[in-house]
Amino acid sequence: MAVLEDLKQAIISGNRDRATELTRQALATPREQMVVEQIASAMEVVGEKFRANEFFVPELLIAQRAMRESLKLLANAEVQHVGTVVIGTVKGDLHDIGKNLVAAMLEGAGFRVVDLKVDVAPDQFVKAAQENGADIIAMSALLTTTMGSMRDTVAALQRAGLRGQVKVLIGGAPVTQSYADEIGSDGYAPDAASAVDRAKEMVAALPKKPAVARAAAAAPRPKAVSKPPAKPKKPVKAAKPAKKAPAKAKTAKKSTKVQKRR
Ligand code: B12
Repeated sequence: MAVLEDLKQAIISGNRDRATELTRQALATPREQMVVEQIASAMEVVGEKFRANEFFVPELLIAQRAMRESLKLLANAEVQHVGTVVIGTVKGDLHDIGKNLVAAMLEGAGFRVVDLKVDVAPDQFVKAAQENGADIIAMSALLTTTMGSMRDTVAALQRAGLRGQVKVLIGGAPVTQSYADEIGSDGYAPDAASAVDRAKEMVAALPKKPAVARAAAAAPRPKAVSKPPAKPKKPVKAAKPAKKAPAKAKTAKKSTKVQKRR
């Protein structure tokens, strides 16, 4: 389909206006899923070019911006609500380009995404999962030194009694499937497109929610929720949810503030 192929090229080259126009055209007929797949495929090409040193960070960001404009239109279209994902880059890590790609693709695929942004401590993930009835916690790490926080978050979820209800998905350049297995994560994905596939599989594997929870999840709500820009924080001990300092409670409350991510 010419429109979809043109859309892919517009995203790869970061042509935001053309991508927006072509998404509008593509959405004139009911085929959101094809548009999502095309956007995913465009971002895969962008990722490959980045790895091959044909694209650098600016090209990546420009393509990401074009992708977001397209996804905004999809967000306004009637995309089926698939599940809720709480996503963030782990404690000590400020890299968010890949995490943002994953978040945007999940959102485009119909997930409600709660983006905790960067430098997210284990207890923040746990709290956000509880407050938002998350199906999945998705963590990103780009530094080998911060990967350990993924393990701490899995442990914190276990202590909070959430492991049966919330799946864990991890990713980021230094992360591997064997690391996911080692720390007890339910899954790993190497890129944004496969993250969407893994997330869908995870939601399908979760026990069915009671009717009341299903109705609440299906109710109209903002597409994306994010916390305000990160402030310097004291290191947080994930293991002690019972000893919440007032400052932490304040941060957690803020994290539920509803605002457009884009
Ligand atoms: C851009 C960048 C930065 C920017 C980050 C800007 C930003 N807003 O993100 C800045 C300049 C701030 C930065 C800082 C640092 N950086 Co830096 N950075 C990079 C760089 C060049 C690109 C990373 C990137 O965005 N890649 C593109 C995205 C699209 O790829 P990605 O993140 O891998 O994401 C994809 C997948 O991994 C996956 N994915 C990602 N997240 C998730 C999450 C889930 C749930 C799933 C399923 C999948 C998934 O899907 C994504 C899309 O396909 C890399 C080198 C490189 N070439 O990769 C170094 C790199 C990651 N940085 C590095 C370092 C050391 C640092 C600093 C410590 C440098 C310093 N001395 O200050 C600081 C650390 C700051 C901190 N505390 O986090 C090292 C890490 C080494 C290591 N193995 O630990 C690298 C590898 C550079 C190097 N070769 O040494 N960095």
